[in-house]
Amino acid sequence: MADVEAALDQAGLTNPHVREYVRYWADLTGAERIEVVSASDDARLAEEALAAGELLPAGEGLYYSRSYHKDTARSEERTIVATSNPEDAGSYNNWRPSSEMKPLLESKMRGASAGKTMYVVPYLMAPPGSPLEAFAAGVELTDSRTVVMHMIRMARVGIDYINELADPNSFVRAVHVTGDLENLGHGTADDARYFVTVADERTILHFGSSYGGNALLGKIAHGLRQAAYDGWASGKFLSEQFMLLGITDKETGKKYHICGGFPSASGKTNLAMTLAPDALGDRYYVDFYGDDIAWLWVDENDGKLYGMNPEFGVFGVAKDTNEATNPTALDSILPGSGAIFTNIAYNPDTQEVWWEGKTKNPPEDVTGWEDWKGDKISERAEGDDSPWAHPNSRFTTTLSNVPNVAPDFNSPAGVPIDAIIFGGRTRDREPLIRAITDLAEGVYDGMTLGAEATFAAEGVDGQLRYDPMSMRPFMSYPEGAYAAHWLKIIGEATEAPLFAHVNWFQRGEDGHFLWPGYRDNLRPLLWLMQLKAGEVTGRTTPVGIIPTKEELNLDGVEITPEDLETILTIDNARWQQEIEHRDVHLSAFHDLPEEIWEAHRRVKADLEADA
Ligand code: OXD
Ligand code: MN
Repeated sequence: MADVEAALDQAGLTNPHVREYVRYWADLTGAERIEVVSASDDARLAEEALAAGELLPAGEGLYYSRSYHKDTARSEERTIVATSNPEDAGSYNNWRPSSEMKPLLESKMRGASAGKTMYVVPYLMAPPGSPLEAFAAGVELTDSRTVVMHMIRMARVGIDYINELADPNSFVRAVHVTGDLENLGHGTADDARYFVTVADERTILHFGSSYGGNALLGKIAHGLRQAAYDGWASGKFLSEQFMLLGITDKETGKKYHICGGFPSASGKTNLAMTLAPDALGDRYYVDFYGDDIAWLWVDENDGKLYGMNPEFGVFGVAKDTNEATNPTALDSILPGSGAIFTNIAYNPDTQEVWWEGKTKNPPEDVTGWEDWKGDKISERAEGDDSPWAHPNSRFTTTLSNVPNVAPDFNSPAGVPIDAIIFGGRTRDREPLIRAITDLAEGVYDGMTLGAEATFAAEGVDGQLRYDPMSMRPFMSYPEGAYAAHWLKIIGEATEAPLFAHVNWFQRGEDGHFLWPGYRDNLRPLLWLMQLKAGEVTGRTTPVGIIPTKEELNLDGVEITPEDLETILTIDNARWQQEIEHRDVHLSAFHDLPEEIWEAHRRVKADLEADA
């Protein structure tokens, strides 16, 4: 049994509430050793992980890891929000009573870390000194060393963050126990995995994974689910799965900040890390703040809406990351960056890594190459063309490795938010950009965000898989209350942000993309900022203001006049069809604020009048 007191004393961990929490879980999980971790332990942990074979070398200061082959993604159906109040049940949060979930999770975790080290990882999901710091402190307990190394990249990790809390009992208790991965009944009726956020107790209990958001509890479980609940319960802030970037106009010196949500596979990380297109590079500069989470609040003094990225790193999807799609991501995982790759293809002879889309074709000489499961490519059966890397394979790197990270990314003040954008991958109907000036209509647009469901469903009636605010997997309280909380927080801002909906993915009948995408996606955002500044007026449509052809800066863009016309046009009939789907979608949410229904009816009536 671990000598908890000695380990905590030796680390100088003095917060009595944290000590009690560690004692309780060390006893329950049966861990053999306790180790308190700080970011400065990273090099030693890496050496140990390499020696133990948990990580493999992938070049100088780069690491490679594989997860259990059935443990490669978030598992929404095993993810639960538990509280003591049944009224907290929403459509998406898989609500269960905490009185049922806590004993269940304790029974799964009891003795499950026997023989292992329990790492104590004190962390902060905010720049130190942030007005939201009180919601940002946590202590993850985990029995996985690679999870610790991921936490060091994705959160600010160190003992001072919890020894010096204003309220020493106010920290998220985040317990991660890996479990016996090969015997958890993945996907069967006896599935033993549970990923539970006991939101009204600020306690996270995750059992049965060592992968990503299931295991790095600062990120999604705390940074999104718990924080969204805290923001609502305190009435103080929003926590959203949003990217955040800054655009500086070097000619005028003005700087704008835009945040926004995109359902998965809709280009959020690429946009977050984008650079200005070459033709506009002399005038505009893009700063990267974050690719996955933003916390938003209104400053009590100046009444403005502010935002910040609570994370410290990027846990990016590797697939299709290359010089054209995301050069800054590639620069952030260079030798010496400390990046960790997970579930991509690996060559132990040369320590190289590869993923689909890194280069057009896989390495020609397959000698030494192994796929994400560790199987030799050279021994594949004839005709086996399964991907070398898992489609959800990842790179993990700290924000400061990203070449265009904003100089003030760590500023406690956050940045003023000029616009909030939503964008789901849709092959028709959604124009390149439509701006929304009305708050309720903006929130309505977020609540009806969606993307083409699956390849199979694509084009079938154009129906979307709705993903409100891109928060569907992270909703921790009911959607009606969620929309009301949005109206409240943003409504308190003295200067309302503009809303906009963007779509880079419209296609022609032959399937070609109508808009070039990638770095050119900055152009509609520049128009949006001009609209905000009153420099352009756009064209008003029933679903928002869209740019005229003349207003959009198209210097250096190759696009046919027909394609441009299509992406700047509203397809009224398709929109009216979409409105019918929205009726059904929104009706599932109880207590949706009347303002949202009014916005819905207004858009519907305007479309009918415009037909
Ligand atoms: C996610 C992630 O699962 O960001 O959304 O990892
Ligand atoms: Mn995400």
